[in-house]
Amino acid sequence: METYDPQAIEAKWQRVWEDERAFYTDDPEPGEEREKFYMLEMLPYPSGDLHMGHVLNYTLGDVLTHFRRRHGLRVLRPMGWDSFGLPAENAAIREGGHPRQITDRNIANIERQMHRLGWAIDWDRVIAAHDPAYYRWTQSLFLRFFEKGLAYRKEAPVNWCPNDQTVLANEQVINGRCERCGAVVEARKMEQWFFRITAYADALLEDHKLLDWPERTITIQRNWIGRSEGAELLFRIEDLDIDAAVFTTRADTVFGATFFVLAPEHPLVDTMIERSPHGDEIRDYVRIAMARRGEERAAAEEKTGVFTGLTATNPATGEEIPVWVADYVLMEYGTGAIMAVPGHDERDREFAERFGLEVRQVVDEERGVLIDSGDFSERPVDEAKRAVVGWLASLGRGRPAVSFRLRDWGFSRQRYWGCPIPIVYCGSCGIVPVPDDQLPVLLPEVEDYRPKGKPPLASNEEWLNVPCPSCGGPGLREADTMDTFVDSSWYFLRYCDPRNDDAPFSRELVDFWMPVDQYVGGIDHATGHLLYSRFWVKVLNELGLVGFREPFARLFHQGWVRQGGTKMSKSRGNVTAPDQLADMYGADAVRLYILFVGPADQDMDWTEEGVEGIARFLRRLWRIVHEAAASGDSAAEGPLARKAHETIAKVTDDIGRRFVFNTPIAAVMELVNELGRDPSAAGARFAAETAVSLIQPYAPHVAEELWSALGHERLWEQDWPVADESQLVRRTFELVIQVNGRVRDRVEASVGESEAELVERAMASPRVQAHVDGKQVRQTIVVPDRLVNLVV
Ligand code: ANZ
Ligand code: ZN
Repeated sequence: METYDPQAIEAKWQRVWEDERAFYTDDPEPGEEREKFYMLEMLPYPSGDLHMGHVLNYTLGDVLTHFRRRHGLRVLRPMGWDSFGLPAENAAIREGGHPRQITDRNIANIERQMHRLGWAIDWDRVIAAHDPAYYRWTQSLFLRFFEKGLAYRKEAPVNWCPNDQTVLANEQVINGRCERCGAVVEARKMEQWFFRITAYADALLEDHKLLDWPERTITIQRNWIGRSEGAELLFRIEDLDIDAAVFTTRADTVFGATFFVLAPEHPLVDTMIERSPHGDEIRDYVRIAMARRGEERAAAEEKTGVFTGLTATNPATGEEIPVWVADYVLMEYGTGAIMAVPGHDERDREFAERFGLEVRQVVDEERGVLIDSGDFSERPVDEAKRAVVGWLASLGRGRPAVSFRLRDWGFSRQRYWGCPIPIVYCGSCGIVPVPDDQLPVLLPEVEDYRPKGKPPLASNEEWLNVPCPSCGGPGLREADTMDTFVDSSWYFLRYCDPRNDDAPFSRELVDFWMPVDQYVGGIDHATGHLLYSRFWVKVLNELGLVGFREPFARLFHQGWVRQGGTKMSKSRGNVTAPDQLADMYGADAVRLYILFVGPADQDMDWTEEGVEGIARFLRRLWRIVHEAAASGDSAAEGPLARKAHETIAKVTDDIGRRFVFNTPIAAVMELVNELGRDPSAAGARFAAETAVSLIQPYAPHVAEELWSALGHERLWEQDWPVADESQLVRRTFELVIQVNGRVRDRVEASVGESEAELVERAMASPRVQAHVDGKQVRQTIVVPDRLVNLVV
């Protein structure tokens, strides 16, 4: 027996797989019956090296890829580079090179690291966002959105990052700061490009029901879209001779509206500055409020505002109430104006107390009925809500309305490293799309690509000045580029047909492969990429380009990988490059370890000692399997064979059904332990084969080598083993499930299941769910082999 030499083995098998194109996927045969499986992990930004977070993500995808392939499915498992945009450009700025050169170098490096880790990727399908062969189609799809009025330009207050010198989408502003660099974001008014994602707000909510996604991700999206049912009510401002609309979810409280508040950005405020005797004070306040946007404004402890000197008529009481301007009212929500009900709204009460405004109770909170509300007094709140809106509607002073928090997606960036927007501005024709046959609009070279507030592309006069495609007169190209999230809104479609030169993809191929059967990536993309992609697919579906409405059928979020308690990132300098670890311990050890260290959906702390432990296990596996190969008895019966069958059942169930990746490794370790007691015992050879076969998705190189040692070939193509039911000593019992001490269900479970498994069974019961629904499980009490009690 030779000693285990991971470096030699890994290089050898990687060469074999590449030569045999083992993990490349052909297009389906016409009328193919074979089941497909589209495995996708979020593609990396090539902004530096791979880190252990990537290793977790792509190893998890790899395990599923092997698992499904060996179940006979036609598996698509592509890879690509999210190579346009801020991450890549900022990396280039840090290093002082050209973004293209830095990006290409990083890609080559990451690709090398990926090969080193032995991931089963179809390298023929690689795409890169900055490749003209790709972004030509990003531009073409943009034009389809433009033709439909779903991409448009408007002047709007935008989030401006003073550091990155560019506009950011709302999704890229976290607590008033730039998601990328942490600078406090400023408000600016600028002409920008938007995608009309708000037109799909209801569809995005509605189609959540088609998705097998983590509940918390759906909740995050639901809250982000923020659908509120309420009413728009009209308040007359006599002095200006206009009706001003407010959005309220509590029309029932209109009798308690004792003042009226406009956001500082509200269009009426300009008129007030002109017409009110308090004009100067209003102007001063608005200036301060605008400067205080972003973080400061949202976090402000003291409410501020200014009285306009004007009054508005409460449509329910007929009273004149004072009109204020205050920055706790946001222009981006509802109508940008509110009726303030300090008796029942917390924010309004604080404001009223600060400025000595009237507070009036109009709901008896205890009885849940209206008081001092004219004919509506004594009516229950919910009923009164509808009745008040109906009444005001009949007077022409209101109507039911729905408000969304979701804003249109601003996607133009004043940056160099992005997909050019194929638009020409013409003095006579206006905004003119570049015709499809003139695509791609290539990203030009510029003297200085660094952000300067003005789009860098505008500095290339030769590129900028073009004849108008429509009238031939002088025109100017759009000099903004697209947000990188546009590139990633359709990359998963291009993978299905990556070399198509006539179209972004063929409908036939995307309809075969899509939707993605399993998507793996970070939950930090919940309100960005995962929402944008769903929106794009909905539009493409309506355009007849794809035959489905949702891109990602199933979604899994991996946890954060930390080393020594801190999140791993380049900026913290706590990164050991995965390929260095692979050089020390072997890729198989790194792959096994990152999935062994804990449940993949939870944050994990990894240590180098842990990798060493796994490397030891692999050496033992090596020795024991070789011994079993030499002297092992090949019977498939007896205690050892039974243990092997149990392990097959457990590993298959964990990966395939429970989506748990650490426990299968422990199960194989147990099997190897048993085998190690006597590698020549009855059933030893079968047990060794089973251990090798089951560990293959995790550690494909050593598994392949050991499979050869056992006298076989091409493990990567072998059917996944099937447990012989008759060999399973599965004793079962009736698990009693209680919620708050009361029995709600009884289900069958296997003796010896772990606490986590029993709790999982309990939570899976529909009857139990009905009682838990929505509530938080505060405690779980488990009596092994008997009972689970959930305290909610
Ligand atoms: C009167 C009222 C009485 C309200 C009450 C609430 C409670 P959601 O549920 O998030 O949709 N509002 C409306 N537009 C606003 C804006 N642009 N900026 C700040 N606040 C705004 O919230 C809707 C409620 O938020 C609305 O209902 C309005 O206050 C406030 F006891 O109207 B309500
Ligand atoms: Zn023209």
